[in-house]
Amino acid sequence: MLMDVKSSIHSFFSKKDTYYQVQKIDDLLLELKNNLLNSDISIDFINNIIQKIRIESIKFKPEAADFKKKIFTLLYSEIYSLLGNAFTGLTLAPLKMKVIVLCGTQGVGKTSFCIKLATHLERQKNSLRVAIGSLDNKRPAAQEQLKKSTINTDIDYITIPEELKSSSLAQQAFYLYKMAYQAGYSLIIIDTAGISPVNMFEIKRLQSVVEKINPDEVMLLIDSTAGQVATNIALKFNQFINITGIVLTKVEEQNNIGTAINIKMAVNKPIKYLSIGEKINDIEEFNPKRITKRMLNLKDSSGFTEYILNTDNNLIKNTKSTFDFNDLYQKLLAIKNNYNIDYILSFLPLKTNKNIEKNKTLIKEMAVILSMTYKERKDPNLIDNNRKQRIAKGSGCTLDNVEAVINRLSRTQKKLVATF
Ligand SMILES: Nc1nc2c(ncn2[C@@H]2O[C@H](COP(=O)(O)OP(=O)(O)OP(=O)(O)O)[C@@H](O)[C@H]2O)c(=O)[nH]1
Ligand SMILES: [Mg+2]
Repeated sequence: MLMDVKSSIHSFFSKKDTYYQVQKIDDLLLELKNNLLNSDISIDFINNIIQKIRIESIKFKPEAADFKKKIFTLLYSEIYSLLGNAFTGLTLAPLKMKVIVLCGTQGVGKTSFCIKLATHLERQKNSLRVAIGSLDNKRPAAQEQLKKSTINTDIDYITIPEELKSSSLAQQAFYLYKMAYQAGYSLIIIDTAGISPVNMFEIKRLQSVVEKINPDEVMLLIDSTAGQVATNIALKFNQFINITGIVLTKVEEQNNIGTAINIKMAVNKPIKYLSIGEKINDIEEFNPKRITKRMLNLKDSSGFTEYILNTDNNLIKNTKSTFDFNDLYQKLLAIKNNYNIDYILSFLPLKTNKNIEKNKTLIKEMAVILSMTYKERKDPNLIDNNRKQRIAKGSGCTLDNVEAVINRLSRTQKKLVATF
């Protein structure tokens, strides 16, 4: 069975240093290659990367104590430079109304992403007035789905009148454009129906939409769980449509970032966003450094902070001097209720990707905090050994667990106070 790239790399680097010191470079590289071949990344990438590491590794000896670290660093820089050096933002022309078209195959997450992107961009820039519209006439409920998603948001939905629905898709796109322009919006994001890239009728219709309204961005959404099929889809779309960027969806499901490498290798278009769950806040700007770190199982606390900050400015505020376990408890609760826990936990550098276990740890930590009194949460120094034992009992944990949680939370507390 294929592993995700993170696991296959981890299984290579988890060996003791002495192991590397007694192996020959070629044997080690062969093993690294075999490990990577077990993952979902393309063979071209693997051959390329092994070749580069081989050339570089001649400069240093396997018996050197930091040999493992050096290979690791080479792998890091190769993946990082392939994925691009920074977040490639949207290319939106100034001074005019901007247009983004979302496209992709059926069920990849276009409609969900439409509202996610609209709210994300509006949150980032208060002055941006964003509207969304749908060209999906394939499924009767498709337009209603998008319209409904705007409830409880500041985003407006532009409806195409019934009498226009028999006109060409390009005409309908132009109607959305015109209405958004006349109403003074600064950006319209247009959702389209899921299409097959081998259906030339559907491709031509999409081409006609792009020609008619000349969008600033045409983003192709790709389901990151689709394996090699995802690469073929990207190649086909790219052949016929002038794609300006890629959005990888359902990333949290397998956290399978190998797809990012494959797509980048295949079409060389910037990956701009990740969709990481079904909730409206589950969108993340594609940051190559962060993704590479996650792929190599390195700590990514900045990603965690950014995810939370980006998605809810109200969640963390007034924390500078007063932050205590009560705030942390509230935040953990809010995170648990509003965010994708598995995804958040994937930021942590854990040996395996057993999210259930990680989830249990979080719940245990919450139980410990819950068993404390309000005063104790404010000042953990009040908790003596007796109390620790009672908290352990009350939360169903051992004394060691309680101490570990208190210590860990104290460190988190210090870090968060420093961050905000
Ligand atoms: N887990 C997960 N589910 C997602 C994500 N994005 C979308 N979904 C789910 O995938 C399903 C399809 O999402 P839609 O947004 O309707 O997909 P679509 O591409 O518009 O589908 P069509 O219009 O039928 O082509 C829904 O159940 C979504 O909740 C994601 O990032 N992660
Ligand atoms: Mg849809």
